[in-house]
Amino acid sequence: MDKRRMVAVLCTLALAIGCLAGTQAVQAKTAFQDASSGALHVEGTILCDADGKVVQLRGVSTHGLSWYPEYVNDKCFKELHDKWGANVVRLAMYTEEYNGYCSGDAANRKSLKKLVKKGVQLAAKYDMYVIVDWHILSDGNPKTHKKAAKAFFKDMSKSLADYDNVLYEICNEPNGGTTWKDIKSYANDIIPAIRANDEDAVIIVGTPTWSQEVDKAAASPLKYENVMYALHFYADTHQDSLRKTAENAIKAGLPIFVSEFGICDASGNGNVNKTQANKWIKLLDKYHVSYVGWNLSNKSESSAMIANSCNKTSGFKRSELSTAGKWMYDMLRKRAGKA
Ligand code: IDC
Repeated sequence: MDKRRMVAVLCTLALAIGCLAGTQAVQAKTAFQDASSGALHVEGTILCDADGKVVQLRGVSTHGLSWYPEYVNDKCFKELHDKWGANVVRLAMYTEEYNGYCSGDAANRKSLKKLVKKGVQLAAKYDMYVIVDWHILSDGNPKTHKKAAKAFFKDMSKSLADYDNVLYEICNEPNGGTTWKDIKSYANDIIPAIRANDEDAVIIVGTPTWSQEVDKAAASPLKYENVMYALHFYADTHQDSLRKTAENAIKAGLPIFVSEFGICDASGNGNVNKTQANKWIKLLDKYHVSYVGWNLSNKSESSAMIANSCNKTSGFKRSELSTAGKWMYDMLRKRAGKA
């Protein structure tokens, strides 16, 4: 190669590297929009801030608040934001399972509400969005506890009205033959109760069959603004066909929100499938869909992010995370421009 050609090649190379670095910086900046961006709203299929800038939420869900309340603490939330690069935390409050909001007594309800408020305050303190999740599961149909749900969301939206980092998830995973019609009628009752106190909070609505049938919602969406529809997946169980359903719903204009996913099988345990997990993340990033990983605990199950042998509730070293936890940590940090 003559000298002139060599110089030209080197210049092109330098330019390409410069551009690449520049693009990465811009991507990192737009990718990590934390709650300092203020209140969110839905535009088409996408979440935006007040300036119309795309905000993609990525973060983690607690395990059931009645089982693992200890992770809702100041140091842990700071670490999730500063070190993990999470811009959202989901507070999973079971309704029917062990000490659930509806299965437990009045003292339990009081302490759960207190814990949810603490979670919202800590999330706000560390610039994270936060999802208040009415975690129905074995109760199957959200109508089972509709009265309690309405009272809960009325009360919560009133006391949290000044926080613009809150999103409400009104029914985790309808199942057991619950139809989209059932869910719509429930949502049409609960949404106005929230809107009465907080007229524009983003509300996430579960979909039939453990929040998988977003196609049903796409065919007949709710009539409210700032509503998104839950799609949940567990990567070792749900693969191409559910990804297709998700993509079709997005193409049909449905704003979907992956408010819970795991990279193991649907039981929350079993094999960790990184190949399928990466396929999911690639698809969700392509459409700026937000996603929240299950779960922040050290339970002996593969979806738990903290190693079973680690009893800390903050200050986790990477080596103290489970296989799924390490994957989640690396994935979040990379997307937040921290790794
Ligand atoms: C699982 C927990 C497990 C707990 C069980 C209670 O991981 O420790 O004993 O709930 O029934 C969901 C649910 C979520 C499940 C999770 C894994 O939203 O509550 O958590 N999962 O089974 N949907 C699909 C999978």
